[in-house]
Amino acid sequence: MVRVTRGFTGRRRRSPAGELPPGQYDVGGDWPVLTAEVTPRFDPDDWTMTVDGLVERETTWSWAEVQALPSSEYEGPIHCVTTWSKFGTRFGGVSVDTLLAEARPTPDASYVLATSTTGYTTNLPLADVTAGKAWVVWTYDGRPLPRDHGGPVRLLVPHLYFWKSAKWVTRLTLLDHDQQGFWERNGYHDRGDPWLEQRYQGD
Ligand SMILES: Nc1nc2c(c(=O)[nH]1)N[C@H]1C(S)=C(S)[C@@H](COP(=O)(O)O)O[C@H]1N2
Ligand SMILES: [Mo]
Repeated sequence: MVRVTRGFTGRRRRSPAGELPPGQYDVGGDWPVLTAEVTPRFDPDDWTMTVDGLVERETTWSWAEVQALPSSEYEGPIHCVTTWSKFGTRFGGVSVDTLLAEARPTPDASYVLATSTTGYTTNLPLADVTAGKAWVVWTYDGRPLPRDHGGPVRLLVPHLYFWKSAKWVTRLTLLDHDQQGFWERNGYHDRGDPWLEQRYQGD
Protein backbone atom coordinates (compact mmCIF):
# COMPACT_ATOMS: atom_id res chain seq x y z
CA MET A 1 0.00 0.00 0.00
CA VAL A 2 1.29 3.43 -0.87
CA ARG A 3 0.24 6.29 1.31
CA VAL A 4 0.66 9.64 -0.41
CA THR A 5 1.32 12.58 1.84
CA ARG A 6 1.13 15.96 0.21
CA GLY A 7 3.36 18.32 2.12
CA PHE A 8 2.99 18.49 5.83
CA THR A 9 -0.18 19.00 7.77
CA GLY A 10 -1.36 20.46 11.01
CA ARG A 11 1.29 23.16 11.24
CA ARG A 12 0.39 26.78 11.76
CA ARG A 13 3.08 27.99 9.39
CA ARG A 14 1.97 25.87 6.51
CA SER A 15 2.10 27.89 3.34
CA PRO A 16 -0.17 27.59 0.33
CA ALA A 17 1.35 25.31 -2.30
CA GLY A 18 3.83 27.18 -4.42
CA GLU A 19 4.73 29.83 -1.91
CA LEU A 20 8.41 30.44 -1.21
CA PRO A 21 9.81 30.72 2.31
CA PRO A 22 11.50 34.10 3.00
CA GLY A 23 14.80 34.60 1.15
CA GLN A 24 14.33 31.59 -1.15
CA TYR A 25 14.06 31.42 -4.95
CA ASP A 26 12.54 28.77 -7.22
CA VAL A 27 15.41 26.83 -8.83
CA GLY A 28 13.04 25.49 -11.48
CA GLY A 29 13.78 22.09 -12.96
CA ASP A 30 17.31 21.90 -11.60
CA TRP A 31 18.24 19.89 -8.58
CA PRO A 32 21.64 21.12 -7.38
CA VAL A 33 24.01 18.67 -5.68
CA LEU A 34 25.47 19.82 -2.37
CA THR A 35 27.84 17.42 -0.67
CA ALA A 36 30.52 18.13 1.93
CA GLU A 37 32.23 14.77 1.55
CA VAL A 38 33.18 12.47 -1.32
CA THR A 39 30.09 10.73 -2.71
CA PRO A 40 30.28 7.20 -1.38
CA ARG A 41 29.65 4.11 -3.47
CA PHE A 42 28.05 1.26 -1.63
CA ASP A 43 26.02 -1.78 -2.45
CA PRO A 44 22.52 -1.62 -0.91
CA ASP A 45 23.06 -5.22 0.19
CA ASP A 46 25.92 -4.03 2.42
CA TRP A 47 23.82 -1.16 3.83
CA THR A 48 21.76 -1.37 7.00
CA MET A 49 19.42 1.07 8.74
CA THR A 50 19.65 1.18 12.54
CA VAL A 51 17.53 2.97 15.13
CA ASP A 52 19.36 3.03 18.45
CA GLY A 53 19.94 5.14 21.56
CA LEU A 54 16.92 5.76 23.79
CA VAL A 55 14.70 3.03 22.37
CA GLU A 56 13.14 -0.02 23.95
CA ARG A 57 14.26 -2.23 21.09
CA GLU A 58 17.34 -1.24 19.10
CA THR A 59 16.53 -2.34 15.57
CA THR A 60 18.58 -2.86 12.41
CA TRP A 61 16.96 -3.46 9.03
CA SER A 62 18.69 -4.87 5.97
CA TRP A 63 17.97 -3.34 2.54
CA ALA A 64 15.47 -6.12 1.84
CA GLU A 65 13.79 -5.64 5.20
CA VAL A 66 13.43 -1.88 4.73
CA GLN A 67 11.96 -2.38 1.25
CA ALA A 68 9.39 -4.76 2.73
CA LEU A 69 8.03 -2.15 5.17
CA PRO A 70 4.80 -0.28 4.26
CA SER A 71 5.81 2.28 1.65
CA SER A 72 5.12 5.98 1.92
CA GLU A 73 5.58 8.85 -0.49
CA TYR A 74 6.26 12.57 -0.18
CA GLU A 75 5.22 15.07 -2.83
CA GLY A 76 6.06 18.72 -2.38
CA PRO A 77 8.83 21.27 -2.11
CA ILE A 78 12.37 21.08 -0.67
CA HIS A 79 14.31 24.11 0.58
CA CYS A 80 18.10 24.48 0.73
CA VAL A 81 19.74 27.00 3.04
CA THR A 82 21.80 28.26 0.07
CA THR A 83 18.43 29.83 -1.00
CA TRP A 84 17.16 27.47 -3.69
CA SER A 85 13.80 25.78 -3.32
CA LYS A 86 12.48 23.10 -5.62
CA PHE A 87 8.76 22.46 -6.04
CA GLY A 88 6.99 19.27 -6.99
CA THR A 89 9.57 16.78 -5.80
CA ARG A 90 8.36 13.21 -5.36
CA PHE A 91 10.19 10.77 -3.12
CA GLY A 92 9.31 7.21 -2.14
CA GLY A 93 10.44 5.13 0.80
CA VAL A 94 9.27 4.50 4.32
CA SER A 95 7.98 6.89 6.95
CA VAL A 96 10.33 7.38 9.90
CA ASP A 97 7.20 6.70 12.01
CA THR A 98 7.26 3.11 10.77
CA LEU A 99 10.86 2.63 11.92
CA LEU A 100 10.18 4.27 15.29
CA ALA A 101 7.08 2.14 15.85
CA GLU A 102 9.33 -0.92 15.83
CA ALA A 103 12.19 0.55 17.84
CA ARG A 104 9.87 2.31 20.33
CA PRO A 105 11.55 5.48 21.67
CA THR A 106 11.58 5.70 25.47
CA PRO A 107 9.65 8.58 27.13
CA ASP A 108 12.83 10.63 27.63
CA ALA A 109 13.78 10.48 23.92
CA SER A 110 13.34 14.00 22.56
CA TYR A 111 16.04 14.47 19.88
CA VAL A 112 17.50 12.48 17.03
CA LEU A 113 20.99 12.44 15.56
CA ALA A 114 21.04 11.13 11.99
CA THR A 115 24.32 9.59 10.80
CA SER A 116 25.40 8.76 7.24
CA THR A 117 27.70 5.99 6.04
CA THR A 118 30.24 8.77 5.40
CA GLY A 119 30.14 10.08 8.98
CA TYR A 120 27.99 13.13 8.09
CA THR A 121 25.63 13.91 10.97
CA THR A 122 22.68 16.22 11.57
CA ASN A 123 20.47 16.77 14.62
CA LEU A 124 16.70 17.05 14.79
CA PRO A 125 14.03 17.37 17.47
CA LEU A 126 12.16 14.05 17.63
CA ALA A 127 8.93 15.98 16.92
CA ASP A 128 10.35 16.98 13.51
CA VAL A 129 10.72 13.37 12.34
CA THR A 130 7.40 12.00 13.64
CA ALA A 131 3.71 12.34 12.65
CA GLY A 132 4.33 11.97 8.92
CA LYS A 133 7.03 14.64 8.58
CA ALA A 134 10.11 12.54 7.72
CA TRP A 135 11.04 9.62 5.51
CA VAL A 136 13.89 7.30 4.64
CA VAL A 137 13.70 7.36 0.83
CA TRP A 138 15.21 5.44 -2.08
CA THR A 139 13.20 6.63 -5.09
CA TYR A 140 12.89 10.01 -6.79
CA ASP A 141 10.16 10.46 -9.40
CA GLY A 142 9.61 6.71 -9.30
CA ARG A 143 13.23 5.86 -10.11
CA PRO A 144 16.14 4.82 -7.87
CA LEU A 145 17.53 7.85 -6.05
CA PRO A 146 20.65 9.09 -7.90
CA ARG A 147 23.90 8.48 -6.02
CA ASP A 148 24.81 12.20 -5.94
CA HIS A 149 21.48 12.92 -4.30
CA GLY A 150 22.02 10.34 -1.57
CA GLY A 151 21.32 7.10 -3.40
CA PRO A 152 20.77 4.40 -2.66
CA VAL A 153 19.05 5.84 0.42
CA ARG A 154 18.72 9.15 2.27
CA LEU A 155 16.75 10.84 5.01
CA LEU A 156 14.05 13.30 3.88
CA VAL A 157 12.78 15.99 6.25
CA PRO A 158 11.25 18.40 3.72
CA HIS A 159 9.71 20.92 6.13
CA LEU A 160 13.22 21.86 7.36
CA TYR A 161 16.21 23.16 5.37
CA PHE A 162 17.61 20.37 3.27
CA TRP A 163 20.89 19.92 5.17
CA LYS A 164 18.75 18.04 7.73
CA SER A 165 18.01 15.43 5.04
CA ALA A 166 21.16 13.35 5.48
CA LYS A 167 22.24 11.61 2.29
CA TRP A 168 23.36 7.96 2.63
CA VAL A 169 21.70 7.79 6.04
CA THR A 170 22.41 4.63 8.03
CA ARG A 171 21.49 5.42 11.63
CA LEU A 172 19.01 7.39 13.73
CA THR A 173 20.08 7.72 17.36
CA LEU A 174 17.45 8.79 19.90
CA LEU A 175 18.76 11.17 22.57
CA ASP A 176 17.42 13.13 25.55
CA HIS A 177 19.41 16.21 24.50
CA ASP A 178 20.22 18.08 21.29
CA GLN A 179 23.63 17.00 19.96
CA GLN A 180 24.86 19.14 17.08
CA GLY A 181 25.72 17.54 13.76
CA PHE A 182 28.21 18.51 11.07
CA TRP A 183 26.73 21.76 9.74
CA GLU A 184 25.26 22.77 13.09
CA ARG A 185 28.75 22.69 14.67
CA ASN A 186 29.86 24.82 11.72
CA GLY A 187 27.33 27.56 12.37
CA TYR A 188 24.05 26.37 10.89
CA HIS A 189 20.91 26.55 13.02
CA ASP A 190 20.02 23.67 15.35
CA ARG A 191 16.48 23.39 13.95
CA GLY A 192 16.44 25.02 10.49
CA ASP A 193 12.80 25.95 9.84
CA PRO A 194 12.75 27.75 6.45
CA TRP A 195 9.50 29.58 7.28
CA LEU A 196 11.21 31.11 10.32
CA GLU A 197 14.38 31.59 8.25
CA GLN A 198 16.47 29.72 10.84
CA ARG A 199 19.62 29.57 8.73
CA TYR A 200 22.42 30.17 11.21
CA GLN A 201 23.01 29.87 14.96
CA GLY A 202 21.28 32.85 16.54
CA ASP A 203 18.64 33.29 13.80
N1 LIG B 1 25.76 12.92 3.84
C1 LIG B 1 25.44 14.19 3.49
N2 LIG B 1 24.16 14.54 3.48
C2 LIG B 1 23.83 15.80 3.14
C3 LIG B 1 24.81 16.76 2.82
C4 LIG B 1 26.16 16.35 2.83
O1 LIG B 1 27.08 17.12 2.57
N3 LIG B 1 26.44 15.06 3.17
N4 LIG B 1 24.46 18.03 2.47
C5 LIG B 1 23.15 18.50 2.96
C6 LIG B 1 22.79 19.73 2.30
S1 LIG B 1 23.55 21.15 2.83
C7 LIG B 1 21.84 19.77 1.35
S2 LIG B 1 21.26 21.23 0.70
C8 LIG B 1 21.29 18.52 0.79
C9 LIG B 1 21.60 18.48 -0.66
O2 LIG B 1 20.99 17.36 -1.24
P1 LIG B 1 21.15 17.19 -2.80
O3 LIG B 1 22.61 17.13 -3.11
O4 LIG B 1 20.41 15.94 -3.11
O5 LIG B 1 20.51 18.41 -3.40
O6 LIG B 1 21.81 17.34 1.38
C10 LIG B 1 22.07 17.44 2.74
N5 LIG B 1 22.52 16.15 3.16
MO1 LIG C 1 22.27 22.86 1.93
